[in-house]
Amino acid sequence: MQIELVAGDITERHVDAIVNAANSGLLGGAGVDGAIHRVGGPEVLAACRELRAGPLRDGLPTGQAVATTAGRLPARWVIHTVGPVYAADSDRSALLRSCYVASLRVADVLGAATVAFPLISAGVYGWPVQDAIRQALTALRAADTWVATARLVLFDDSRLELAQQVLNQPR
Ligand code: AR6
Repeated sequence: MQIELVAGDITERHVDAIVNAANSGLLGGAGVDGAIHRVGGPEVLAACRELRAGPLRDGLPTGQAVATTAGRLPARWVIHTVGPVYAADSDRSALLRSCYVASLRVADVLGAATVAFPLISAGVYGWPVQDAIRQALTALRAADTWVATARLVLFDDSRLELAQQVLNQPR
């Protein structure tokens, strides 16, 4: 899988699937989640409500992923995943990496070849940005998937530069 780093708004990415940094309730929120629901429109929310009424009655657990329509977004699907809230006194990084792996697994089932990821947990959920980048790239590089291109969308140029540095660091 090719990994691309880009800066900007994830809702403007023309890809097969856009990953949402959601919460377990799946009914919207701030950050990426707010933007995705705003641009995706009521179809995305309706699909999320359906999931909550059926298979995900108790919400989506942290580290897992599920797909819905992308509504009016320039993508076919939104893959919702729930990152862990950062905690300095416990290592939740496996759950964070799991978000990327689980999203790719869902993308494989959908047949999505291009997937755009936000920097999961690095906003409202407080994960330190550099480590969030490291976890994302570790998970994406190790993933066994049919997805051809994963595009990690950093919100601004300074985060993009940081991600480029991390990507180019010797492993
Ligand atoms: N495009 C790309 N990146 C963005 C965008 C955007 N439109 N908006 C924010 N970011 P966050 P989390 C960056 O908070 O930390 C929500 O309320 C942002 O700068 O969206 O996983 C949910 O409902 C940061 O680097 O997600 C949950 O309750 C990264 O995306 C909770 O927040 C992730 O920030 C999830 O928090």
